[in-house]
Amino acid sequence: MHLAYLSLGSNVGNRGAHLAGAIPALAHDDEYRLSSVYETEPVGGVDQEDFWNLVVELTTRRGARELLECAQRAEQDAQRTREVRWGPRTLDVDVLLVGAERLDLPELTVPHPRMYERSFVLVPLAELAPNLVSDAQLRAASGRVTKLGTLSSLR
Ligand code: GSY
Repeated sequence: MHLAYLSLGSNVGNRGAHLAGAIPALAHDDEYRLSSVYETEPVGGVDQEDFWNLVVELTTRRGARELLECAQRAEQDAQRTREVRWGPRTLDVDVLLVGAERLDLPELTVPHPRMYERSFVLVPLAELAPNLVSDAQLRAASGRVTKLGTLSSLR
């Protein structure tokens, strides 16, 4: 068993419902913990609504490729629309870290190559795993993030 971390984001429609709807399929039979939900400033050049973001920690035997397949299935189930790169989406699931696994494929790089630039990833990750994120990394990451509460309290 190892710990894996996935980042979830939504900025179209009922953001809480999209996040909550993805958790059972992502967790499968694994134990999991959720960070708080954060309202976050969109990263990317397109004018769009704020995101709701959270991070899920899985205690799992699954590897990065298997988690990517689950993530892609969860995105399809949320009837994701993404006409614009960096644009609005019902659900985005990024594989951040999978134990000590390192992977560099065209479709998947683990650890996620941009995770340390993004407050919307690092702040919820630090809440679940403070040992994985330093204060300096938190200060260096950018983007407004506002804690909203637990996912269950928001639904
Ligand atoms: O990379 C994930 C999708 N995404 C997000 C996001 O989840 N949150 C914020 N705040 N900005 C984003 N830009 C993109 S693309």
